[in-house]
Amino acid sequence: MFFVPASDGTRMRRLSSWLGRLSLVVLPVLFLVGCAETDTVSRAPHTLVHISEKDFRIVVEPGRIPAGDVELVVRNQGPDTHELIMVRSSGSQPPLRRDGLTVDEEALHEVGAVDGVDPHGVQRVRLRLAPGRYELFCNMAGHFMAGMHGELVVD
Ligand SMILES: [Cu+2]
Repeated sequence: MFFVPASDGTRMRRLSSWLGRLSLVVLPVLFLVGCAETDTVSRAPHTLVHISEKDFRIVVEPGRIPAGDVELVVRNQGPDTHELIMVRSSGSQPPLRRDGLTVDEEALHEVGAVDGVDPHGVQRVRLRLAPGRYELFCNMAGHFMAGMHGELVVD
């Protein structure tokens, strides 16, 4: 992604990783802002999906929705900070990174993400979803394995 000079490799890699994380956060936010400024999109009917996160569980309601415009309302019941990553489901368990504690997001087809929701905070993301099965999970260290994953089926 970036040219990494040998003398400053660690810092650049950290920056690159940070930029990667940032893009996960910024892209949905830009999409959200784009929607807010475009009347036709913001007033279009969309399906609300409520996602409740807590240590260590994710509940998706409803779990089955029609394809089209969707608004994810991600509510963190705490007590920890949680994030939410949404990917196309492959039908099997997502691959783990070498740390054994986090899912290898780069190996998956990500469709949306919410980064670091504070305890008792709420974040919203607008997406347009095609039919299929989607997996939603928190990728903070150990949280996926502790049970923080759920499924959304789009018809
Ligand atoms: Cu979490």
